[in-house]
Amino acid sequence: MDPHSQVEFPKFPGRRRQCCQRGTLLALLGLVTTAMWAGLLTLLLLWHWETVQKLKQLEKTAAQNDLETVQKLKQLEKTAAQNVSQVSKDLERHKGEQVAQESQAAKMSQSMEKIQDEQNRMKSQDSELSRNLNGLREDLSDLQSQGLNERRAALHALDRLQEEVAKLWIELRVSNGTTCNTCPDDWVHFQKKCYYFGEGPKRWIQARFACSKLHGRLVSIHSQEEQDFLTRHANKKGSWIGLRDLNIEGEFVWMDQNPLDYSNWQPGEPNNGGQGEDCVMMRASGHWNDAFCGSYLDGWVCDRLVTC
Ligand code: MMA
Ligand code: CA
Repeated sequence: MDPHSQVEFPKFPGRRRQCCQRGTLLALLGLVTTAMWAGLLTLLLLWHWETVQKLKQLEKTAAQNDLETVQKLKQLEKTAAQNVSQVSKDLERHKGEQVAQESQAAKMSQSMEKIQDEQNRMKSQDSELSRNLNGLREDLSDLQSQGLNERRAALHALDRLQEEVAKLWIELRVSNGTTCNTCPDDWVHFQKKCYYFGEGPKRWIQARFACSKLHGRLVSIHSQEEQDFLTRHANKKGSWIGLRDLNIEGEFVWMDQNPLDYSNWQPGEPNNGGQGEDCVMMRASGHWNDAFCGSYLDGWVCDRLVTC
């Protein structure tokens, strides 16, 4: 058998048969094409519809969003307006407060100025017053020292007068033939004076006071005879006598105001030793020594004129 005969296609039967087969194919092709177009169209329509739906949905959402946004914006606007009005109210209030504070501050600064003026006035018054006071103090101390000096001078004058009167009395009695040589009890008579030899510890000023209570004075010594008499009676522990340099250092003054016409200083005295020595004492030897006025001495000697 011929191998080619098995694969050989059957031959078209004729021209008519060829024509029908081609028509069927074309019809099929058309059908398929139509189906494809139809499917394609359907797909396109579906895609379009879906897109339209999506767009509608998007539009709706957007509209909703817009609405919400508008509402929110309105709300925000409202809140902002409220805030603005609140802020403007606060601002107004603050302005009012600021104005009140400013007026308060102005008042306070006026008050401060007044107080400062008052203070300055008081300061000037104060300094004037203190000047016046100082002037018055000076006047007072002048008056006091003047008064003291006058009083001291008057007392001295009185002492001298009394002394003079006593002497005159004695002279008068002597010229009349009356004896004037009497002394009170416990007093020792020597020449024209009586002497009291006091005992018991005293400072110089206490001794002076004790003599004045006895109507005498701390003794004044004016001659060697008088000194010898006193040395004989002198206290062995030392005695205060009526001599001192209180006002001017080295210028010694007797209690009877008479001049320093006689002296019996211990060699080396007066030396104004220690803390200062302005009061004079008589040692057992009868020699004089300037001593501290506050020292206590056991002896003190008073004198007074004899009585008639
Ligand atoms: C004492 C006192 C003085 C005096 C001296 C002398 C120590 O001081 O009595 O007044 O001058 O003695 O030595
Ligand atoms: Ca002395």
